[in-house]
Amino acid sequence: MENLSMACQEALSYRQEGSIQLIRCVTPTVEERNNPEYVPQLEINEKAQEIISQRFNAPISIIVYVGNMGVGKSKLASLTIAALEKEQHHPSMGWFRSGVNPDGITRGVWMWSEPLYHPDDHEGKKGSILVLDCEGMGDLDETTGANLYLFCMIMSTAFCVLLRPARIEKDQCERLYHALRRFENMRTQHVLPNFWLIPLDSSEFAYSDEDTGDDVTITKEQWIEIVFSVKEERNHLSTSENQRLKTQYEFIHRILPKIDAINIDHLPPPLKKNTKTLDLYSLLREEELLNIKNRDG
Ligand SMILES: Nc1nc2c(ncn2[C@@H]2O[C@H](COP(=O)(O)OP(=O)(O)OP(=O)(O)O)[C@@H](O)[C@H]2O)c(=O)[nH]1
Ligand SMILES: [Mg+2]
Repeated sequence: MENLSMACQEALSYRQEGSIQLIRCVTPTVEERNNPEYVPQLEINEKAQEIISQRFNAPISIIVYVGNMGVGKSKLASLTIAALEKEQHHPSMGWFRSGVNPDGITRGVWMWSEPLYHPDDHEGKKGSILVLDCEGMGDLDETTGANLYLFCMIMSTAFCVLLRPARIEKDQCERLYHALRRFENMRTQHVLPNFWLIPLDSSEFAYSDEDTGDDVTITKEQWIEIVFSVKEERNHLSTSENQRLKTQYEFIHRILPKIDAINIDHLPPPLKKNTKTLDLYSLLREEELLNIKNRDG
């Protein structure tokens, strides 16, 4: 009986908190940190693993949001949940924690503990969707960052890199390159995920014309080409650094099976608030209705 009530309490506490940490980056001891041979470790939360095996139905599609610190990964992960939920979101579930902190908010990798379903699952689409929210790159040492990227790449169906500003900077490029190289060296049977680039705060795909300084609208495909190319005359890198960057961009572009992009314009202010009980579910639907009304006059 006691066991049963404990199990109920546990189930209840999961229901009250929709997000749960899946991966923790193990903090190295001083001795380990000083050891050049030390490999940073990731630890999996068994409770989260159990939830996946108990609640989620195969095939599981995994959407992972990665990117630099503070770009809005957790907010977008929460919006994804709000968009895919079929019923009104229970306030006690909360959201992924998002907010402003110079040291970053999310630690390790968090997951949404309730399975989500494809918007058109009435068409007979089986399986469930799992959303993962990854720690921002910035504070992490290079190897831990690379480990997290590799883990997310192996796990995900859609690997989504949020970009603000709308370009792949040197550090981001290095991280992707090294994670993909290690993936290749592993010679696993895993398939690389669909790779999504998500430039934020941009209403369209554009680039700045060198002569006029005006933004010129371009196609998504042209934008992806530009993002993976090096403009030597416009940066301050040495010839060898430029060459290295070129090789890395080419490798990333070549090895990924499918690269796609979607731009996200500004977030409406009510959606930006960071409170646990924010009714994102209703706000999102109100915003959608407003957009449709504006569009249709
Ligand atoms: N202007 C703007 N602000 C946003 C957007 N998305 C999120 N924010 C706000 O930016 C802040 C950071 O958002 P988070 O979702 O916590 O960012 P994060 O990338 O998860 O941050 P870390 O976990 O610390 O790496 C929050 O105050 C959000 O409300 C956006 O698209 N545009
Ligand atoms: Mg976050």
